[in-house]
Amino acid sequence: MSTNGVVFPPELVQAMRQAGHIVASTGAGVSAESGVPTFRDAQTGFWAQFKPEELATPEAFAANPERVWQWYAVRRRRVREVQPNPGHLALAEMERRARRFTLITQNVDRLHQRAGSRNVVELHGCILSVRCPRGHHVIEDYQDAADEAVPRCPLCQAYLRPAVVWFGEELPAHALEAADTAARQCEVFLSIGTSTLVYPAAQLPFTALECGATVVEINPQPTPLTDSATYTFHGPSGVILPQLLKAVWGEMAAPQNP
Ligand code: BJW
Repeated sequence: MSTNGVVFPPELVQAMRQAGHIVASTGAGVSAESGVPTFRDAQTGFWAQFKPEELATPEAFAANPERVWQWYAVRRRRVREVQPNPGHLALAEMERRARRFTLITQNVDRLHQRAGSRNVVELHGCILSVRCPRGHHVIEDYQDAADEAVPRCPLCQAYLRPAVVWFGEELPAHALEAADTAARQCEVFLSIGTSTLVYPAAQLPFTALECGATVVEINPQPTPLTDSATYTFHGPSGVILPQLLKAVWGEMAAPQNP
């Protein structure tokens, strides 16, 4: 089945229409068309000298809290400036059209929620919140002040940190369990805009395959999932997802105010 360019196999369209449970699992690529750089994109300006993998660790924060804090402050500002794109909106509409829909995301930008998605499992936390590393204090929607020093916990004086999951840290148990259960139960699993390199999120599409789901990858580049996926669509999710939505359920409703 074709919608302005992309050809969707009728078996896929049928599988999505009939599915009792569809899972979409998203990564940084879904937000690329909103203007949020993907995690492994080359960094620009001052930050080009650091690999993201060297900043997103507890060790990096312990060694240089000011540097890591500033990197997150720049990214928080960017996330607040951008808007959800047609890929985010199509996923929110799929949730409204499907019998049951679970959106699992590795993204920390909250753009899915701003697009109207409701059943969102956040595996890697949220960049807009900060917390005491010892659990004393959380600020849900942290507003950065210009050139600010790293703020401290009002109770224990520890440096506050972004409420995200760094390399070497455990994912929130409730989120990981919800994601794993959804991957085991769904009939269709969409893996969208992720390099499928970072575990345990990278395991989810393989779990879905083992449990018999149709697994669909949407990504301009090949990933370790590509050869195993039932269907692969090479292209930007902001282009492909609205077309997939239309092929399965018809025209998209007008965007709703989140
Ligand atoms: C587009 C597009 C467009 C572009 N449309 N697509 C098993 C094997 C090997 C290693 C491990 C393992 N288990 C655990 C590990 C270690 C580690 C890991 O996975 N390392 C690998 C790198 C090898 N995992 C961990 O450490 C995890 N913790 C853990 O497992 O704990 C266990 C434990 C148990 C008991 C005690 C203690 C620990 C934690 C992982 C946390 C990851 N956190 C980050 C940072 C979040 C905060 C922040 O943003 O700063 O999460 S890392 C970073 O990677 C971020 C992302 O969510 C994540 C995934 O990246 P993603 O989304 O795939 O982005 P990119 O940039 O990689 O790819 C973008 C893709 O988009 C590309 O494919 C493009 O082609 C595509 N694209 N334009 C569609 N328009």
